[in-house]
Amino acid sequence: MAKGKKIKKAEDAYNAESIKVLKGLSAVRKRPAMYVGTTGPRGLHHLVYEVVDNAIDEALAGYCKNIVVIIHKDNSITVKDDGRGIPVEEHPTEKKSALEVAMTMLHAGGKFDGKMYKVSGGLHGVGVSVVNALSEWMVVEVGRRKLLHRQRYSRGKPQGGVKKVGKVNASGTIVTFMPDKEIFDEVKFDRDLLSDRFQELAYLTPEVSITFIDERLKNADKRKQVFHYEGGVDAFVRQLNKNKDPLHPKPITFHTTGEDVHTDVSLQYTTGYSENIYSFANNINTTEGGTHLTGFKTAITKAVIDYALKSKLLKAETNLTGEDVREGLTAVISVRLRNPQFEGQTKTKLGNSELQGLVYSLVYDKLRDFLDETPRVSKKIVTKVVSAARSRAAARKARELTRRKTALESGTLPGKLADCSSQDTEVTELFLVEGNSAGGSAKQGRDRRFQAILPLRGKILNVEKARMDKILHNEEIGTIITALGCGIGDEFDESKLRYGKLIIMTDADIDGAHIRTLLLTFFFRYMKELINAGRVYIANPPLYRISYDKQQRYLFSEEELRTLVATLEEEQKYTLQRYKGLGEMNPEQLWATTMDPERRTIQQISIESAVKADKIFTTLMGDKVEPRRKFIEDHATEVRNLDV
Ligand code: 1YM
Repeated sequence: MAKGKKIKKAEDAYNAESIKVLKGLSAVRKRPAMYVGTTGPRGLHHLVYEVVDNAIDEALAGYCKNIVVIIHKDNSITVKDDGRGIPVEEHPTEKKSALEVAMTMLHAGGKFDGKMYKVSGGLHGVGVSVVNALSEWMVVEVGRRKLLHRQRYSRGKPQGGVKKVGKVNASGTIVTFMPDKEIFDEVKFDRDLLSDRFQELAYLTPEVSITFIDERLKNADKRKQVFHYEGGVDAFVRQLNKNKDPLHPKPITFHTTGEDVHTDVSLQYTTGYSENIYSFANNINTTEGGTHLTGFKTAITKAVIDYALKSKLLKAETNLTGEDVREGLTAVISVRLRNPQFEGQTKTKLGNSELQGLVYSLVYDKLRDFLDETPRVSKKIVTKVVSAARSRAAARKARELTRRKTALESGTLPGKLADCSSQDTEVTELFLVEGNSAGGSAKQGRDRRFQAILPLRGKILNVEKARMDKILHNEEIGTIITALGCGIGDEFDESKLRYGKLIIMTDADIDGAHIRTLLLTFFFRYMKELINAGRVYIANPPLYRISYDKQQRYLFSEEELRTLVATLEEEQKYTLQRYKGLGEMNPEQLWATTMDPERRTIQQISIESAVKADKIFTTLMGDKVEPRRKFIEDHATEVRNLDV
C-alpha cells in the first residue's frame, strides 16, 4: 500500500498493488513482431483477440455477460463489455489512474499475481498496452460507479488524462482502436477469421454472448452475428458432428472445477473413420497437443479396454490400440489453469505436467461410469473399436505387402514417377498432375534438376469414406505414398520425405477441383503434418492467352481478362485462347506460366482452423448429400479457390 495514503478499494476488491512489472511502450513499436508475432494479417488480428481476451477474463471472473465486437467501415475496431470496467482509481506507485497504467505500460494488469485463471498466455497475453502502442489512435471508455470516463491515446501516448465525461447507469469497458498503418502491412480485417474465433470462444465460454458486427457490409442481414452457446463444449461437439452420423444420440460431457484447474470435456463417437479431437488451454487452441491431451487419450483407451474386457465384449488376446479407440471420435477438451506453460514450435503445446494425471483420472472415472450405466451405447462403441482394430491389422498386412513388393522391384519408386536429380528437400518439388497428357507436358517442360512429376490418371479414392486398409490398396494413393517416402498415419516420418514442396496441378474446371479436393482430403486426414509444415501447394495455371500487337499475355482470372480488354483501344485486334485444361498447353507454355519458380504463383495450403477444414472435408466428401448440395450452392463462386 502506498505510504501514508490508503487506497480506497473498489467493491470488487481490485487491488492496484498487484500491478507489477512496468515498462514503457517504445520497445513495442521498435520490434512489433516480438509482441504480436508478425506485422502481417496474423499480427493484425491478434490485436483484436488481445482486447477480447480481457473481456472474456472479465466474464470468467463472473462479472460480464455480453461482449460486442464491431469492425467499422474504416477498419477500426470497437470491443465492448458489460463487466466492472477497468479500474480508474489512482495507482499506488505510479500516481496516475490504473486505467492509464494498464493502457500505457508493458505487462501492466491486475492479473499477474496468479489469483485468476488468466485466459491469455502462449499466443496472446501480451496485454492491451501492446495493442495501444501499435494503434494509430485508441479511445478507452469506462463506466464505473455511474460515471463515464474516457482517455484517448495516439500511438500509445495519452492525449490528456482520464476525464469524466458523463453519467451512465451500467458499468463496462469500451475500447476502440485503429491499427497503425506504419506498423502493419495492411489494415484490413478478415471477417471469417474473426467470426470463427468468436464462435469458438463462445463455445468455450458458455457464460458469455458475443455479438459480432461488420459495418463494412452493405447487406444488413449478414452484418450482425450473435454467438451464445449455453451448452458449451457439449454444443461444440454437436456442431462438429452436425454433418456426421453419431453412434449415440448425446455427447458424453463432464466438467470439474477445482481450486487450481477447471476442465470441460465432451465426446461423441460417429460411424466415420477420422479422429477429431480439439484441445484448448485457457481458450487457446493447443494444436500441438500437450499434457491435457495425453491424459485424455490415455484415459479413453484404458476406460474402453477395461470396460470391454470386464463385459466380455473383448477377448483378452485381442490387441486394441489408442488409435483404434479414437476411430470416429469427436471430442473437445478445454482446461483452464493458473500458469499455463506453452511450448512447441508454435507455442501451442501445453507443458504443465500436473495436468496429465488430473485429466486422466477425471476422464477415466467419468467415462467408466458412463459405459457401466449405458450398456447399449457401450456395446456400439466397443463393436466399433474392435472392428477398427481388425481393419488396422489388415492394413498392417497390406503395408507389409506393399513394402515387400516395392523392395523386389528394380528401383523402389513407382514407374510413372519422373524423378528429379537433386535429393535436397530445400529445393525439390513434386508435381501431382491430373491426367496423362498434362503429365507429359509437365515432364518435358520441367527443370529436371529439382522438379519431379507424378501423373495421376486413375480415380483417387475418397478417403473420407474408407478405412486405412482400403486406402493402402488404392493404386493412385499407393503411388503417392511411395513417391513421397514418408509413410502415413501413425508411421508418418517427415525426415524421410523426398520433396520439399508438393504441388497439386489440376485443370481449372469442376473435375480438377474435385481431384484437388480428394488429394487435399487425403493429405489432411493422413499427412496433416505436411500441411502444417506448409509443404502443400496448389498450382495456378492460366485461364486465357491473349495475343495483340505481337504481344502475348497469360491471364489467370476473368477479372484480369476484363481489365486488360478494357485497356485495349476499340479497333485493336486481339485473339483469345481459353485453356480448358492443362493438356492444351505445350511444355514451354506450362513451364512459363505454371511451373517456373521465377514466374509462377502457387498457393500455399494452410489450416487456419482445423474445425473449419474438418467441416469442409466432411461436407464435401462425406455421406450426407443435402449438406454438400448446400455447401456447394453457398460457395459456388469460390470453387476455384477452395482454401482450407
Ligand atoms: C473491451 C475490453 O478490458 N474489460 C475489463 C478489463 C479489466 C477489468 C474489467 C477489471 C479487472 C480487475 C478488476 C482485476 C482489467 N483491469 C485491468 C487492471 N474489456 C476489458 N474489465 N476490475 C476490473 O483483474 O482485478 C487490466 S484488464 F489492470 F487495470 F486491473
